[in-house]
Amino acid sequence: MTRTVRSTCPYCGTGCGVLLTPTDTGLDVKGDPDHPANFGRLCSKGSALGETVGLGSRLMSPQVDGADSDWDSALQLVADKFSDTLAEHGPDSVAFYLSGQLLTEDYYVANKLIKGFMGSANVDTNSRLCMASTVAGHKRAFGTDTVPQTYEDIEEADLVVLVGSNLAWCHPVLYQRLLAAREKHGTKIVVIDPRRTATCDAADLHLPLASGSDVALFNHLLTQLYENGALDAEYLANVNGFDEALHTAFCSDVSVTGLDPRDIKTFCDLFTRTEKTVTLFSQGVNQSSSGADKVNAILNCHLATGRIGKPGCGPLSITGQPNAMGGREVGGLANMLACHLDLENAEHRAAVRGFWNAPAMPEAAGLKAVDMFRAVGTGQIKALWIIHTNPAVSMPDAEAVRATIKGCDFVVVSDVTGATDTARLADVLLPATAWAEKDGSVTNTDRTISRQRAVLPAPGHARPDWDQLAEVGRRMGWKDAFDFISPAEIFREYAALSGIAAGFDRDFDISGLAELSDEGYAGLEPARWPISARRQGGRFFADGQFFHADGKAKMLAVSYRAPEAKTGPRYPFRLNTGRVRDQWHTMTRTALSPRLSAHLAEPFVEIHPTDARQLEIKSNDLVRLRSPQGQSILRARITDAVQTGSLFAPIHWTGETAPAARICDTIASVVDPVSGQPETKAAVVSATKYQAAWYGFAVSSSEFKPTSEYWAQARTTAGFRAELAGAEAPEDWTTAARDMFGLPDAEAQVLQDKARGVARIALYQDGILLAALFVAPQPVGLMRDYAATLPGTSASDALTGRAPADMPDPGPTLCSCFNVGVNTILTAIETQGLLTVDAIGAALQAGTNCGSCKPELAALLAQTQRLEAAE
Ligand SMILES: Nc1nc2c(c(=O)[nH]1)N[C@H]1C(S)=C(S)[C@@H](COP(=O)(O)OP(=O)(O)OC[C@H]3O[C@@H](n4cnc5c(=O)[nH]c(N)nc54)[C@H](O)[C@@H]3O)O[C@H]1N2
Ligand SMILES: Nc1nc2c(c(=O)[nH]1)N[C@H]1C(S)=C(S)[C@@H](COP(=O)(O)OP(=O)(O)OC[C@H]3O[C@@H](n4cnc5c(=O)[nH]c(N)nc54)[C@H](O)[C@@H]3O)O[C@H]1N2
Ligand code: SF4
Ligand SMILES: [Mo]
Repeated sequence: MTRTVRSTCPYCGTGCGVLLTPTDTGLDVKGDPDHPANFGRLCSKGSALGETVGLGSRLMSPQVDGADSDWDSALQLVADKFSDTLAEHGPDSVAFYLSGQLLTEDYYVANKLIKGFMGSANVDTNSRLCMASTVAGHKRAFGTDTVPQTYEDIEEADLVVLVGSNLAWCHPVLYQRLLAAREKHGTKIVVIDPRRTATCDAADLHLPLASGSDVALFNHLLTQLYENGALDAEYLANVNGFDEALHTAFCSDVSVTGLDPRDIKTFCDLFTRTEKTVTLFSQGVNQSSSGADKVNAILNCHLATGRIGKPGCGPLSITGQPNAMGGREVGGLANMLACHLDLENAEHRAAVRGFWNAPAMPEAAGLKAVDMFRAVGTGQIKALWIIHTNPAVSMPDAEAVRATIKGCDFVVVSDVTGATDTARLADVLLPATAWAEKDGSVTNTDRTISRQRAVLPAPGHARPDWDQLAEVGRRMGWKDAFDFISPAEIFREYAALSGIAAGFDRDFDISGLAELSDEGYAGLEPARWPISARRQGGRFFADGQFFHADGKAKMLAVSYRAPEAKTGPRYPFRLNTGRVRDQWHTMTRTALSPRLSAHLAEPFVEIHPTDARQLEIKSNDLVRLRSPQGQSILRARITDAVQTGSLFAPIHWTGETAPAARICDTIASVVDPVSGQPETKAAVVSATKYQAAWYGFAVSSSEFKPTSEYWAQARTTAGFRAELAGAEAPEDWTTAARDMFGLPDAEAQVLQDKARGVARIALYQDGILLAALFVAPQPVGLMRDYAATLPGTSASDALTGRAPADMPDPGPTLCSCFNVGVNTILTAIETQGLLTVDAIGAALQAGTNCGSCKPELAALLAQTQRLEAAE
């Protein structure tokens, strides 16, 4: 009998509903037509979830010092170490580092344990790297961290301004909702991003502003709104700080944006005359040393015009992780308590302490992520528990963070796999159940709480994160406080606490769910908070009621500050970092899917053609980036999508997939002084061609570990593929290939020209190709996507690296749902005279399932049309 379970996608903050049905081979995943976030849609990552539930890479039992252990010993060790450290060195000597991907229930137990019982505020989360600037900006403007808008507003708006958001790749389903609305009523779209992204393909206007100059642009907008009579005087009666903010805005110089004054005017005119405007913002705003000010510069424009909390009208911060919002609600950050209460407010503290019956409660905020890892480095923090995040790769100055974690007295890591840069540094490794195996709830960008529901059995000895935490709490002596037996019970306690918070006039109130039965929790439908007797869902602030003591909002006087690190002769380039369409963060899940890995199989750096020419870097060369912190080696992609003097590199590759390409190794741990969020979009680096003595491309039916200075590995339908390069060639390529693939006895076919530095080695067993290595003194030219299909077949001519004439090379995958390559699409455009994205879909299916590749299909069409026009 098949059983379909309604759950939530574990990736981005869009929070799409999924229908999960276990099959003989794994898991069937479909969009939930009834979920209000996606109404059945899924993006490429959501559609490929079924490919990521295999158990090959899973951690199955606890490990202590690298050896398999059992739960009893491992958890007793954790409890003892934390107890001893607390007794000996006090509450400041312990810390938790958590994640916006934890479920609300996991998060609640973690916070209760460390803040209420261990008495330490040293708990921070990767949300510090993600949403902290928005939290700070919201609190300064509204008196609380409230997202006023809903998803429907994106559809109802007449103008959508995307600031530092690559929505097409990072929140593809919201992007599709936006495009569908535009189809209906012609929504105007403006993208504000130094880089031309896939999101720009649909934009009416792209403003490629100078990195970090958003405050100057929005200050100028405020002056234009004022001068053109767009302010709402009545609404401004509910807002403090207007005069100072406007005065400061008039002192601001918009020319630092480097934008064409005509484009600035077009933008300001459009914003001024369009009442129904949504400003949607993300990491281009947050990840900045002036992130909180950027947020307030945006909020100022909405407050001054009274365009907030109304249908199609308001500021909308898009959350990144599936439960980034839930983590904010539950008080995951070092300066917060649960339910939007403040740790540093004595009354709030006393209320939570009373509710928890807590023995110890810190009075001051704890250390924020960057400072926390510094305190680990100085030896102040001696016991650290890292849950559901991979800071050894994702923190700025990551190489230093790795050294710090390694040097810490006692490190516990809870993860679903032991194969991460962080897990490899743990003293105790605890196996967690993964998203499809556990129950709980998450809150998405628009305050909708959805259930995540288990559909697969827990593999091996894996246990849910909340359960690991509660058991440690009990073993540390707090039996009653942590006697939770189910997520439902935790959720009820949390909902009850929110009722107490509401008594302090806080916005977050889900006390309507405090009496939820187990059955009610099991069947809980997606619902937007607040959920209480007083208030249900809806938008905030249209009524001019805010959460500062006087009930008013506050406009902040904010001035432009350039990014902290300055370019100069030594480090002439500004390095911007971000995401690609088909990978999720440090790739522990998405890299398990061959079709997601086919979109962009290698780490890269985007570099402008003028800079490339000057540096004598050609397409496909490797580039070495150096910063004061460290270095990375990446493949050059020469494109005018980035500006001269700017580079862009993705964040995803790790010690497991491409050790030399860990981009956070080059990023300084400079933070916003208000939010503590690191400036991960504006590092400074030098760029030089990496002088490789040899380049290689390898395919294999099983995983292999290259040892060359540069390598990048990706999964394929036939096994694995890797790009390689090194500064020194080995003596004998056949031996090197046998060693690398771990195939000492395979039959070898060898084609070698020592003088030219060319070698091709294919390793067979019983006529089946197991692995092949192609080496050349320059980037290897061959049909990679074809060669990657050969392992496991009896192909006897693998060494040609060339597809037979009747089997054209499809090129890199563009549509991952139907596995359609770029070459296939280009050929069809040319031979069939295709003119639209829909026509490509009709001819090849590309873009007709999840639609995530539609922006790239449009770009290919535009590119071919440009070429034709030039002919
Ligand atoms: N495919 C995919 N989707 C994801 C994720 C993923 O890993 N993969 N992660 C999720 C998470 S946790 C997050 S936080 C979100 C992030 O979602 P986004 O914020 O949309 O993604 P990023 O690529 O980090 O950055 C967005 C853009 O900011 C621009 N930018 C850089 N500097 C500036 C600046 O000074 N001003 C302005 N205006 N723009 C600037 C960059 O060029 C980039 O295009 O994505 C979520 N969705
Ligand atoms: N340079 C630069 N750096 C950045 C960013 C950037 O744009 N530029 N973006 C920042 C942002 S916005 C973010 S959100 C971070 C993301 O960075 P991280 O949070 O470090 O990245 P993830 O790969 O999402 O890490 C999640 C980990 O949890 C594990 N895991 C999966 N499921 C479970 C589970 O159910 N339980 C447990 N215990 N573990 C599980 C995964 O295997 C993985 O190791 O990176 C930040 N770093
Ligand atoms: S947009 Fe994609 S990644 Fe984000 S929640 Fe929806 S399906 Fe998942
Ligand atoms: Mo994020």
